[in-house]
Amino acid sequence: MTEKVYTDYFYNESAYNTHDGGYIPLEVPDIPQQPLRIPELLKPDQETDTDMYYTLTAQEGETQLLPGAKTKTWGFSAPLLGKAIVMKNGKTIHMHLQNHLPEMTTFHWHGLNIPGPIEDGGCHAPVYPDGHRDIQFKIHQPAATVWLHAHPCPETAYQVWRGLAAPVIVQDDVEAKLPFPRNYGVDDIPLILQDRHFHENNQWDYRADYDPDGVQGPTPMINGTINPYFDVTTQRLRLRILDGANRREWRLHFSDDLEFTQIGSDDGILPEPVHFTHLMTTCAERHEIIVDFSNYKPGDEVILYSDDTPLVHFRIHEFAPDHTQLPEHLVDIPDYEPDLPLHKVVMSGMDEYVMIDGKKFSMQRIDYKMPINKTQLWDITNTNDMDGGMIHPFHMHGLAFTIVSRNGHAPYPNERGLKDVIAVNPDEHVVIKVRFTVPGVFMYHCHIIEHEDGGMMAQIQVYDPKDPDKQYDLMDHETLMKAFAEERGVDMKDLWLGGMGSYEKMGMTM
Ligand SMILES: [Cu+2]
Repeated sequence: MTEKVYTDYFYNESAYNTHDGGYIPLEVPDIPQQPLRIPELLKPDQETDTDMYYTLTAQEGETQLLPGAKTKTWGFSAPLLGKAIVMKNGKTIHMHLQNHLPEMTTFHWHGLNIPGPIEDGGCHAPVYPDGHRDIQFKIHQPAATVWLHAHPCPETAYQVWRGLAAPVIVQDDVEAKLPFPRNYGVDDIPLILQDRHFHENNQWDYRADYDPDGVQGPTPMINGTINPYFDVTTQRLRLRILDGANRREWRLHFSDDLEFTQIGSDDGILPEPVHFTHLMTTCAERHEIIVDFSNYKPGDEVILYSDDTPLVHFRIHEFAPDHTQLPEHLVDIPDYEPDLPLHKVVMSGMDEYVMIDGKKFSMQRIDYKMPINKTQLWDITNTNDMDGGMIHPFHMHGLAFTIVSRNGHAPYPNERGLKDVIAVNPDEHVVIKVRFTVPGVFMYHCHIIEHEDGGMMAQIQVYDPKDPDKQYDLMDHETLMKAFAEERGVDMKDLWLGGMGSYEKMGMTM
């Protein structure tokens, strides 16, 4: 049987970010190629048959990104981005979270189905400078590439931009039996796609680059490397691609239109492998792919591009022949019949006018309530009401969902697995199947991070029917803002918030 190979990016071309007024084209600086940085694995403090213990530190650092001055960067137990954290399904994870940054931050586990709002690590779970927080949670989800990032609304965009984003690899027994490459750093690597603008002395200046529709920079940065190459020493290479950019979409393809196979999406392995030559990713999505270099010989180079810009140069070396065939069926995705009426969510606006259901985010407002272990269809609309609109990547904390339809049609071929981000085209409505298995208060929002900080975000309270009115101690904006003003030594009215412009712009008065 010949397999179907998709050559399409699927999304609406008219809504690609290249049509934005503020679009910044990518351009690789003229510097020698650098070895691709591979995030080191974070060593557990202790691991038993049932538990894993980690210490993780949000810290400042300096990174040699360009020739000349080092760039001041932030990271999780690393100068930039972070160490990769392995979590095993079924184990209880104990995290000692430390903040060595000059300002408050949070540790959000994007893609983990764990209780909120504290363990989940959104804006209600601050860790102050020189402070720490200890959390523990049990992993009960399939193998996937998820990630850790800062989430102190409305400073998420700024802090992620400074570097607070790290890969998290969830492992399980099902994935372990599949014939995938999994020798970390050799034939199994994360690929975190970001873009930055380098200013004087090789520094970043978030405020100078600020755009309420999402900050971009012209320089591609892959795993915190500018103009990277990777030495390929195996026939097959597994790439765990994460769009870690604040706003940028990546339209990925290889030289020679080399085919590749997607095996995983945001929260798990796909039910079947999907074969592509072109793949578009929007903010916060993950795509695990396997690239087969069998048609190349030592000395060859294969380039991964986004549009026309080279991102990574894969230098081919000697490798042993690998005849592994992927099975046609990879994993089963559990399905549930809906037992609650359809719920609608509307994303609207651009710039400072972004909203969900006609409202801007408020930290102490619960926008929706739903019980655990019940299934509900959510219909997510992007109203496309300004300037031709843009694609909004809709993200939910605390669960993985499945995609039912796009405008009544089948989802894209690589959307048949578990996801926590679904990019919605302008004028489109996407139906997803939502089922929470843990209680708590969780955020759902656009993952263009400046939109999220700008208020395109809402909160759900997921309750155990035994305790439907459980009260949560939800932090408020005022306390949060006061902390930022104090830490930065400025008056409240002079507080400039990355994601919101100025404090006054938020329409807040004290
Ligand atoms: Cu958006």
